[in-house]
Amino acid sequence: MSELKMLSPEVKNVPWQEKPEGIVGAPIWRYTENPIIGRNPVKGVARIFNSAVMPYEDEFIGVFRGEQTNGIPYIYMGRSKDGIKWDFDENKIPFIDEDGNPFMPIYAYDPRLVKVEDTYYIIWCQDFYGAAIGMAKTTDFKTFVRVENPFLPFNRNAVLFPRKINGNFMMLSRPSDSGHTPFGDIFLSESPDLVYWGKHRHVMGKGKQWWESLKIGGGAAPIETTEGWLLFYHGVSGTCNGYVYSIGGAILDIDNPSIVKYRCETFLLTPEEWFEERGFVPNVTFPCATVHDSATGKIAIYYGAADSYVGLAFTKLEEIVDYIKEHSVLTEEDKEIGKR
Ligand code: BMA
Repeated sequence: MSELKMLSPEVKNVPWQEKPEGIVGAPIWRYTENPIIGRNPVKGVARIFNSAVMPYEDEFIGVFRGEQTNGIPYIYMGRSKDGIKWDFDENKIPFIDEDGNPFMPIYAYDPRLVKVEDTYYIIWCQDFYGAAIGMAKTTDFKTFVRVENPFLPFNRNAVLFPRKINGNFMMLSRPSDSGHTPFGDIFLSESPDLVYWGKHRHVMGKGKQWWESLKIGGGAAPIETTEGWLLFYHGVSGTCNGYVYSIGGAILDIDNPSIVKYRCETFLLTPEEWFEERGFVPNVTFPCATVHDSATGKIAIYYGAADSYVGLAFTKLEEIVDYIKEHSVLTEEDKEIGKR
């Protein structure tokens, strides 16, 4: 078998801490100084969580879900030299339409940030006659032009792939309802131009295991590896006391990502620390981004914690891929192309 590698750029300054001794079994370990973003981080914003970051000009840039003190979520930009300490803009991201006129969503949450070719795309959840996906593009993080809403309501957790596949943009999403959706599978759609989306395929259903038995949703933009697309996603279980959000992992086929090659039957990380168990919504770990270095295989995972904080966790490519493969259990649906 050929050597396992990431097929993505090197990021020499990837945030990193070695795995502490004494962690047995778990393939992901938390940053010891978590949470990296605490409460009231910006004027008028009570909490930042479920946010996405990426390397930019030798530093890091991010789009952050800021829960304003009026209770309405919006997206704020932040910059960081080390990916850990962040400076946030006090103003919301000023979205415009194709003609240059202000075009702000009513609310915006759970942003992802993905670079495809020379353009950065922000994908989020917003109101479009109910919960739906919003999308904007930028090349300089100064001008943010909204593109057509890709999908009909109701939908959440849209995650763009970092390159076109077979000539098309590819996006995961999780069709749902407009409330606290008690169901949901991950689907894949493609587009030649980011306007018209089609060839919809089913990727993965909610899991057989209890931790992901209620619903699942895409998390960080998939990482391209020689083994396939490495996807960190969230899985939800419904308890007598509310939902619990854990982080799961799967590897999707490189040319046809609606086919799941490996799917880990255990969670990779589940709420255990005080900042994951206690907050505005207890028991939530919600991955939205990774920063990863192809030279060393280091992966830093950014996740929202308890709808109140941002946490950072680490793993290495070989360790996580081995773990997912060792614990992989696939259903017939996972293995299928997802077309009916
Ligand atoms: C989901 C989304 C997430 C949130 C989670 C837990 O439905 O709204 O933004 O983190 O619920 O409250």
